[in-house]
Amino acid sequence: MNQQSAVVNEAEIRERLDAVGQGHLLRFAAELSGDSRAALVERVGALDIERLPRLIEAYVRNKPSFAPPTDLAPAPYLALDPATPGHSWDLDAARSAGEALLSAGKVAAFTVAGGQGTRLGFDGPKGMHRAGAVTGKPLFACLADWIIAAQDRFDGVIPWCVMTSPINHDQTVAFFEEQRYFGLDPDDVLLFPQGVMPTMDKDTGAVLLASKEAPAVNPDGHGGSLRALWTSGAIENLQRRGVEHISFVQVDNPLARMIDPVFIGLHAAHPDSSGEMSSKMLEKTEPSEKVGLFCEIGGRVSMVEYSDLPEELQAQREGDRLLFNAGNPALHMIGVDFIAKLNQSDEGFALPYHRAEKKTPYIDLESGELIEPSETNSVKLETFVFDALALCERSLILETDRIDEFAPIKNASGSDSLESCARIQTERAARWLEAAGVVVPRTESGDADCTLEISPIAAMTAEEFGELALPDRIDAGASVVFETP
Ligand code: UD2
Repeated sequence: MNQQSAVVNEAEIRERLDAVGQGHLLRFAAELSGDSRAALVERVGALDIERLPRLIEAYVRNKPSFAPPTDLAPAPYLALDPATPGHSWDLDAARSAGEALLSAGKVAAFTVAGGQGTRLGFDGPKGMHRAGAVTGKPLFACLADWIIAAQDRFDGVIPWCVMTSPINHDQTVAFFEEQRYFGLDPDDVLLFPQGVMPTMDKDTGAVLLASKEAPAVNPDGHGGSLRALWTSGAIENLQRRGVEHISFVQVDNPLARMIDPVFIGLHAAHPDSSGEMSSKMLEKTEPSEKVGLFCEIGGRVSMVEYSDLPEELQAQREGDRLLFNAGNPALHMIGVDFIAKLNQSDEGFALPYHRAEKKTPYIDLESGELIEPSETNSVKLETFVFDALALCERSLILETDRIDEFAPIKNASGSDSLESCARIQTERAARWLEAAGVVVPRTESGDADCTLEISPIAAMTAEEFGELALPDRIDAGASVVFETP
């Protein structure tokens, strides 16, 4: 851009900002050198300026609250045991349908990895955090192993889409390059950043300045993936390859079966599914467990935050189970056509925003100093991918087992930590070994007295694992990894 058009551009943006009471974003423009000033104008110009007043009214001046509708009901799901009386489903048919899609190259994997390891006390993209109970492999490598294993089994290419955020994109790409794409063909790995939302002062709605050169922004939530898959060109790439369905997992869960033929087959071919978006559920056993819950509202599957469900409903039981018992492990299948349809619809598509109050460092408009607030000072807005469930015609839910595929790493210690993840990896492996007749040492309390890790490259299921040449027993205190078939 030449200097004259830069000036015109700045004047135009200043006018638009003034019209919505956000003129302070250019407060320090005159202090900046040419390039920095142009960068500020570009960053501010990239915000959806005219939409700010509506967002402030809806989410800063007001706090949207959820009133459970009168027709709120637990969502129906297919039980883990396909022979459950009254709810049986055909395991073999589902597996064959999924395997056929995999062999035909019609399935891609998708990992949302926009999050940082902040809660873990880890300064970097979460996917780089160690995860393998024995090997210490990073989360990205654990997930890549599922793709390597499935490509090998089903002889079809499985492209891997990885959504980063503008904060960690470059570092993530550098890590994939350094790790040689974990053994995958770089042409089949599509890395792209998600979008951002402006971070606003929680009292006034003024967009904060992160520095004199940039407004404060935050990643737009994992719901942003449904738009980023489209705007990045990933969907077009997948359509060119003939991919019809995407398997969605979060980067924090190394046990997530990123490729599960049975789930793929149910999503694509079961009459309860429209092939738009399907989910796995985990049984919630304690009313106090903080997980989103699959519900049905107006005949459609919807996710309700645990905090939005009145306590008496959270605790209500039906027999020995909680009535609202379908917890969300964040495992989905999503149709490529569904994502394309959402993005191409004339009316556009909008997922609801969820607001969170956070501490955000900001530039003081009087002094120009960077302030580190000690209290929450900002509102961040995010969208959640599961809110797209309510846009589906028919959405299927399949029960899964905690030990088999849910061991997220979110916290530095305690629940959902590296330590709890390693324990679950070990327990899953111990069960698979014991099912194959191998003796596993256990403590008096029943915990496995060893550390175990099974890569999906060795076995994707307990049945496959049982066919490997295995030792007779595992020694107490041993660390054992099964990495090859
Ligand atoms: C999520 C679910 C919760 C439960 C749990 C299972 C939400 C709001 N809650 O809780 O119901 O299912 O997971 O593990 O989702 N991410 C991005 N970009 C963003 C924000 C997040 O890529 O802008 C990724 C992030 O890297 C991570 C995942 O999404 O892989 C989950 O995000 P989170 O850690 O904020 O969600 P969490 O653990 O509170």
